[in-house]
Amino acid sequence: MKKKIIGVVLSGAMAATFLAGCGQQQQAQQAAEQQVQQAVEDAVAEAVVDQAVEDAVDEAVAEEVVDAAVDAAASSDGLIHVGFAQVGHESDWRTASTKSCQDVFSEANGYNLDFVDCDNDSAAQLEAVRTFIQNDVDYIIIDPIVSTGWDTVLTECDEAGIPVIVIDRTIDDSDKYVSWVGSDFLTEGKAAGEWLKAYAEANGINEINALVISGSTGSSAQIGRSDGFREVADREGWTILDEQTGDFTEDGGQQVMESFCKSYDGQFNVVVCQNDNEAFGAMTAMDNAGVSYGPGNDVILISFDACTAGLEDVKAGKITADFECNPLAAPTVAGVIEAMEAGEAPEAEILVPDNWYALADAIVDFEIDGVPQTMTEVTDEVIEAQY
Ligand code: GZL
Repeated sequence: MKKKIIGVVLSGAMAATFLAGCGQQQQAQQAAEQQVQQAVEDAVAEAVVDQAVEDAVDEAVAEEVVDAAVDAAASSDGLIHVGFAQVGHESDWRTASTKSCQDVFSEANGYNLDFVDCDNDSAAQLEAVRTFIQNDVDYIIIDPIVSTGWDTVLTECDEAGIPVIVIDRTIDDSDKYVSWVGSDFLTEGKAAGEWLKAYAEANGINEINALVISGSTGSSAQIGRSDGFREVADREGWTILDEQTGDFTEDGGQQVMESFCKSYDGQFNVVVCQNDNEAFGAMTAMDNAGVSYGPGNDVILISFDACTAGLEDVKAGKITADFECNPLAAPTVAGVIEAMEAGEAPEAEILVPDNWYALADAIVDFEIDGVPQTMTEVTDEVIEAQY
């Protein structure tokens, strides 16, 4: 830049000298001086702009360097930083899911886990994800309380360059995540329906009048289980007397069942609870109302999750059949992260296997969409090995 200024001044001075030697002395002198002055002003102005640009570039570069240094410092602990926005602590299933994640994403395994229990509050869950973005974690894991309302915050994660892995429940209004690891809830619902059809036929039960205590409304687990069971019920001409949410909790299950016992006294022979904790509450309500349930009694009690306590109630002859939803997806999620750390593309969807449980007398052959199903007899060993 300096060379340019010097060049302009010299050429202007040479022009002034030349013009001063020829007639029109005064005017030429003034014209040349003005030209030189303007040229110098333009050059200085350009130099100022250039310097400002240079300074701005230097500052931006400095910021990038600082950011990179901060990033480096952040991961300089050598750990993979993972933010996990968990649904809450509403059930035995959730407890097992949380423990699985905390065991897998431990410092000993090379992770720094930022865990947030969102207490079944969707707003809190979105806030937790935004905090993970501010903390510039390396990966974000979400178990979405409900299936919708996600695209805005997932776009923010995408713009921040932070990969999102969805675990367990599904997100239905955005595809801005790298992988989903979980169970097939519609299949779980169909399994309960197809098993009930086969069990009723094997036991000479010709009429089904069912009550359903559903999970958290709008969660993919609730939607899939309700849709799957209802698909079989509609096909078989069963009556679903009522369906109300127990929000996947024991208290919720008890409150709904107390209401059902009053409203449908003597009218129902099947109760479907969309998780074991609701079944625990429903059993308390039926005990208090003098309703007998379990194999050989008035009511067939069906449950989902097949947590340890649920299988204990199967073994005790209280729950007739329990349809598992495997909560131990964390090792699979860790595999997704390790693949990405190695520069590999992760699988977009990874199903974790589920099993169907009952006592020997309630084990019957059934199919789901033409696929023969295997049931697991509940024994002390099976219970011991459960999550
Ligand atoms: C299902 C999971 C459900 C469980 C409930 O994958 O999201 O949420 O069935 C839990 O126990 O509350």
